[in-house]
Amino acid sequence: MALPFMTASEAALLVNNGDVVGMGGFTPAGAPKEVPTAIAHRAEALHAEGKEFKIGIYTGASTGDSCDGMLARAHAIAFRTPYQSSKDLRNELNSQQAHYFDLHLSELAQNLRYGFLPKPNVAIVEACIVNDRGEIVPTAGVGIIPTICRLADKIIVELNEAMPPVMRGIHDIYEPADPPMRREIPVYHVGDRIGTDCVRVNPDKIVAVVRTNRPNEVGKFTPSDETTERIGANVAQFLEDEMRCGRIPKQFLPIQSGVGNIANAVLHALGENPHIPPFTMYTEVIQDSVVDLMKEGRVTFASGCSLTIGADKLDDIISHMDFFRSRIVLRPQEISNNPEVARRLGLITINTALEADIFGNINSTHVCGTKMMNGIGGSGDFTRNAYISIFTTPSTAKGGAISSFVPMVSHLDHSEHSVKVIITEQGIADLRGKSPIQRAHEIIENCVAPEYKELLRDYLKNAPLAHTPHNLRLATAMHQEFLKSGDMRNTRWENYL
Ligand code: 0RQ
Repeated sequence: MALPFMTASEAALLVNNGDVVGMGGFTPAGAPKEVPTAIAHRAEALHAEGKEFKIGIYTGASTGDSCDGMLARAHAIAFRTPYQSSKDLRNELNSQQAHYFDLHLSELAQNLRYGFLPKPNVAIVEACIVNDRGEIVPTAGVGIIPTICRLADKIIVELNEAMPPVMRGIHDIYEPADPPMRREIPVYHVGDRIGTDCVRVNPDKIVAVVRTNRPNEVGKFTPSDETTERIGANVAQFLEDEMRCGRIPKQFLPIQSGVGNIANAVLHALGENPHIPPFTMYTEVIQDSVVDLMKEGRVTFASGCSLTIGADKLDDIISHMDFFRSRIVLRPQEISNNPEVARRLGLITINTALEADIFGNINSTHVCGTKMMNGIGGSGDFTRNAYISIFTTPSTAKGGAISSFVPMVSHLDHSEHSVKVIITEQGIADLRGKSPIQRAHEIIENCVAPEYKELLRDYLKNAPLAHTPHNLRLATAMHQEFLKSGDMRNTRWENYL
């Protein structure tokens, strides 16, 4: 059987209004590019003729601008899950032009299999190899590829020549059985391989193969600044102390770290700390700093769902595949983020909060409780099941006009029950074994910015005596003040009583 090679515009004609499309990849790494762009153009042309065209979209996590950005600007998205980070898509979601449901990333594939969500009828996946036996080898990100390829009636493959076939062997493709037949996921060490090196599909379902040659659209990191460096140093100090006290074993435990500049600074600080032994990672996103630490021998193995790294770093990996293939494995997100595995391996998880409250609840997703930022991503998969769950955040945002610490989070993603430690550039709040009032003092004294400490101490004085001392009139006053005057520092409790 010859593979059905065609252009992206021809492949886009295979996607119709009302279709439910699953995209491969995870973050911009491995996300399809040419076909989503062609679908966006098709949507615009149909809209210009007064015709409807919108599709539902599942992805691994965020994608690049050629996918989420293009489709959002074309108003071609009916619904979307589980995570995004596109400015234009964010605008669509926050103006209710597209429906978005925020989901733990580990759950999406099984929710699709269970029939909880509309079945994807089209899968669009990027590959470095596809052949007429139905073998599809993903590229820099796996995401939900195995499940969408199995469930979809039509599979469209972007064969990206910028991602050479030598990448074969870095992936470990495994889909668990569904209950009541599911057994444990047999990953007992971060490097265990339990599946195949490619996704196997019925070749008859491959309806289009589109040749492309496009690098991943992974953004550049802004260089670390004093705040992120101090957060990194505080995390490293905390973990060093935990080891010294014997609460982390001498050989250390695998690290999960979120994505972004803070995560990069944290990993850098861990890498530089002479008291922390070479360590492994069981995480979803493998980012730039991991590649450097691996070359320095500080990270000995990284299991993830994607290589969310710049083009230069990816070239480095591709040119030294013999070195990296034995040190990196890319898994589907229901395995990289699997709660059962996270609990069993004993992960030290480090994720970033948008906002925290003085009792240890975390908002990772909603600005002022209403506007969706990105989504919960994998932070909940890991936090709830961690050996030690850590949240990091700068103590303020927007030049100090926002305190990252408020009396009550305006939206709850991770509750006080799951959050063990909070770390800012100011210091470390260890919440383990503390009552709500003890946690509040620990957070205010150690993590809050100096200009907000007195305000938050006064909040507690204005709250009636109770297990969790809240004044419900004042609980959102700092947010209200920000919406009114643009600066939480102007909050005067008496104005809101
Ligand atoms: O806005 O860009 O306009 O200046 O929020 O904040 O400090 O740059 O932090 O890029 O690391 O993002 C939680 C969103 C943090 C991210 C979040 C404003 C701030 C800035 C971004 P500007 P920073 P980051 C692995 C794990 C959930 C998913 C997750 C995230 C912008 O880490 O999406 O953890 N996490 N996944 O100015 C209003 C506040 C604010 C605020 C910051 N309290 N109120 N705005 N900002 N605090 C990844 C995956 O799952 C794939």
